[in-house]
Amino acid sequence: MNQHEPIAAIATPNGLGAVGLIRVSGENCINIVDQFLRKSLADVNSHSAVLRRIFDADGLIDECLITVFRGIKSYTGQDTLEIAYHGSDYIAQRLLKALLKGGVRMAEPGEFTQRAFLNGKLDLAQAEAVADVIAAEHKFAHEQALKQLRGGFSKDIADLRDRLLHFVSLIELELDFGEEDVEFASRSELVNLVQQLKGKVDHLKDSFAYGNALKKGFALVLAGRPNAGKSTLFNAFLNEDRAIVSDIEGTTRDAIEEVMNLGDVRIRLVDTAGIREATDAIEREGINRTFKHIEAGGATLYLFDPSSLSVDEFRSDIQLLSQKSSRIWAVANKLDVFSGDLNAYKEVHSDILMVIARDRQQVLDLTVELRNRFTAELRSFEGETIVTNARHAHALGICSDELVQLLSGISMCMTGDLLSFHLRSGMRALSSITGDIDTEEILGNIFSRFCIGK
Ligand SMILES: Nc1nc2c(ncn2[C@@H]2O[C@H](COP(=O)(O)OP(=O)(O)OP(=O)(O)O)[C@@H](O)[C@H]2O)c(=O)[nH]1
Ligand SMILES: [Mg+2]
Repeated sequence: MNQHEPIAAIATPNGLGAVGLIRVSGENCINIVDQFLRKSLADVNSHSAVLRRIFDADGLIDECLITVFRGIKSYTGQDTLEIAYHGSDYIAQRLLKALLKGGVRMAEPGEFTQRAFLNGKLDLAQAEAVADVIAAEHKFAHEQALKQLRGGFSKDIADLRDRLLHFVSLIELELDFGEEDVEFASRSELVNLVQQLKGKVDHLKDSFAYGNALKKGFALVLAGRPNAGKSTLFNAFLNEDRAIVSDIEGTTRDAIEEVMNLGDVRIRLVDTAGIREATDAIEREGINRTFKHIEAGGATLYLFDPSSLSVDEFRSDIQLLSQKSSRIWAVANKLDVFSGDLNAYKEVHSDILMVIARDRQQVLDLTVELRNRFTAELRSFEGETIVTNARHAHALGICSDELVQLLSGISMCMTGDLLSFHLRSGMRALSSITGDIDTEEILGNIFSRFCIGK
């Protein structure tokens, strides 16, 4: 792909709107657009907008507001025009057709941002954040994406890489003095540094589980015995008759997932098959799936009906779930028909919430409590860098493995050239995050997932 060629794309969604926007960028693009104007853009300063009528062979297409960005100061780092027209698909298509005839070609998805990367306007992690900012559907995902776009994450990665580079230089200097048996890089200092770096790299890598939840929504799995009221609560949370409710045990056979927004927090709510000794193969499979959802992370809302569950059964359920999930929020249901108290249950598991899944107000109160819990977790990560991108988490994993090899290499008095090899491999993994080095294939893969016009 020639990255200087002029390209164009409609940057706004299809359909009617007050305004639509076409972006044009690349060599000679201002002259190309000039062909369709009666008054040239030649004298227009960078970052200014002017009103111009645009004509094709059939006459006036529209009166447009054209913003001119010249050279390196534009988004792509090349001359760029943003043509704002009256938001009709007809005008958009006619403008685009004229531009294509005039010598531009249609942009590929993400090509504007790819050019911004290739021209050093953004690093790779920042470029990926552009797609995340556009895709963010809730506050926290948006905040994280913006932070990455502004380069916070890239700076953390660059710091880690620079510290590795420092030691690579010392070790390679030793190699230059190979005959003389000098040691510029103190091995004990190197061990210290590598351990510190590994701690940081692992912390970032582990934050992906959380970052991924942040982006896609936190899983909240409703689990418990048959008839505990899981599907009733599921429907009440969604305010919709989504799952079948009945007093027949084993009504829910397969897990159902829906998105629920709790304030600023997006939740992937999962209703599951009640856990018991299965009576048939299908139910057994359903219960296996329940466990898979619980084990997949997120929080487990363990719902139980104290009228029909003994304290011993409660204990064994909590023990079983604790092996599979680190966050279990126990909720006692059907308190409209329960006359006892929950103290004996609380001795087993002190944190028990209460609800009547049939009662709207009670469900709302529970929702508020859950929202507070999720929000408190989110706040505990405030200010920290969180990895939200699987590619970055993978690269951090590679770096971490190299650091492990390095540590064992140092303890086995490995030669300098092998230490340098592992240090460099670790650095390379970090560099691939910001795109300081990389192959075309990886770039193509990243930018092809963008929308056209970005
Ligand atoms: N009294 C009372 N009954 C409830 C309450 N919540 C649910 N039920 C009833 O309990 C029965 C079972 O409810 P479901 O929501 O189907 O239970 P479930 O946990 O999804 O059951 P399975 O899908 O079989 O695992 C239904 O008859 C509900 O109407 C409640 O708060 N109070
Ligand atoms: Mg159910």
